[in-house]
Amino acid sequence: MTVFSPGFSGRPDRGAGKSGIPPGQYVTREFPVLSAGPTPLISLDAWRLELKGDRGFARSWTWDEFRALDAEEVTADLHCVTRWSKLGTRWTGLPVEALLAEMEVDSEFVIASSYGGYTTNLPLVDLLDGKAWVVFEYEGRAIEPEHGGPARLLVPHLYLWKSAKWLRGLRLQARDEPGFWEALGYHNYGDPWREQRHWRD
Ligand SMILES: Nc1nc2c(c(=O)[nH]1)N[C@H]1C(S)=C(S)[C@@H](COP(=O)(O)O)O[C@H]1N2
Ligand SMILES: [Mo]
Repeated sequence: MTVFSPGFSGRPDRGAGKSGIPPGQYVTREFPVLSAGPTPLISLDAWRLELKGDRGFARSWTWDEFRALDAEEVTADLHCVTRWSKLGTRWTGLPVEALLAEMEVDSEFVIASSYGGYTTNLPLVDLLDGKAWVVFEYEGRAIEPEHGGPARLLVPHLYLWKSAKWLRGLRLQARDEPGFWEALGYHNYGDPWREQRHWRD
């Protein structure tokens, strides 16, 4: 069992993994929009971020509560499985581990779920230690709805489909379970450096 304490995070060299261009990717300066459905419009009054943990542990934040937490700036390279990469994007958000403060954790897997119904699965360790954020600003401004605003997950060391837009909740669970694209044949883990695009890669 791990208990997350405030101050758990804070490596000085928080960055977003390897630099360079993963195999099979090309660099674009555009910021394409890739959404499996329509863009949900979420009012900040109604917005909640919900965390479901082990042993019935649950927490939720209103927008004001979430924005009152200590955010940090992140510069990250984005790699989409459709082969575009966008380098040096700047975001503001909270490290996921900050949201887990005081929570007792036995589970190894997480399902991220979005307003609109999208889901994606990740190992919990891939969300910790300066590897993942819940971001609410892109290049110094509120994230455009098409790109996942009010808030999206940012997990830049994995293909971008793991970075759930319009994030609504994170659920910890003992067993892994494929999310939306993973169930349709995308790789369960999605490491761009190993070209884990599809389930047989
Ligand atoms: N909720 C939700 N999140 C999502 C998606 C989606 O369809 N719905 N698409 C994923 C995919 S496949 C990619 S490549 C990125 C695209 O992010 P962008 O539209 O900001 O470029 O979002 C990911 N997150
Ligand atoms: Mo994608």
